[in-house]
Amino acid sequence: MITMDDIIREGHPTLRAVAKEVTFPISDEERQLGNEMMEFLENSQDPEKAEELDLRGGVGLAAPQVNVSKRMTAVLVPSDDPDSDEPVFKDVLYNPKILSHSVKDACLGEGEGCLSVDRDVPGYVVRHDKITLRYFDADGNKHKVRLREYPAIVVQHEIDHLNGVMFYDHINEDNPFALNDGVLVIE
Ligand code: 3LI
Ligand code: NI
Repeated sequence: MITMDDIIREGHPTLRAVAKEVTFPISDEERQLGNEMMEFLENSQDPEKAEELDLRGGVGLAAPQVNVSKRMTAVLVPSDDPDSDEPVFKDVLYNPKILSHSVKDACLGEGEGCLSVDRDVPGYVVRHDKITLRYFDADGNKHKVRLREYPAIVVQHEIDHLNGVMFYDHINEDNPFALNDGVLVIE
């Protein structure tokens, strides 16, 4: 089981490396790692389990964060309807790629957090508002999905990890809350 002790923190070189693509069929280890990354997100979003295991909440976790430099990431965006158990987006993505994106940009109004960063870094992280994402699941099936707003931001944060990019690389150093016109602020 993955816990916070397995997550490497900023300063570790793996977080700055470009991760390698996986080849299909994936190995048993790669399948198991994907399942364990998803289990981490589920546990982290369950208040009792998160407390018991001392987990910070996450909606995405990328393999480099557990020191595996491979292009795989788990994403679990829960429903915004408290009466629904159906996630907005849930899958383990292998070799994810953004095929196209909107001209319009968006950012989280509260800024971004990262399980590999043990400090608050204030500022807007401006990303694409909408993306067309291609990825493969653990069985090698190809998926092409259009995501917008929060799930699109999450996937971009995770793909950044596969490219050695941290969220704060995108924050304007001089004015962390500077925003161009037309950027959607997601509250
Ligand atoms: C610095 N500001 C914040 O972190 C913040 C504060 C308030 C509200 C939001 C939306 C903030 N930003 C934020 N970014 C990310 N994830 C989250 N928040 N959360 C909010 C709490 N969540 C988990 C995700 C949560 C907590 C308990 C139970 C259930 C849930 Cl859903 N990021 C930035 S985009 C990716 C996402 C994330 O998952 N980060 C973790 C990571 O390291 N991924 O690689
Ligand atoms: Ni992160």
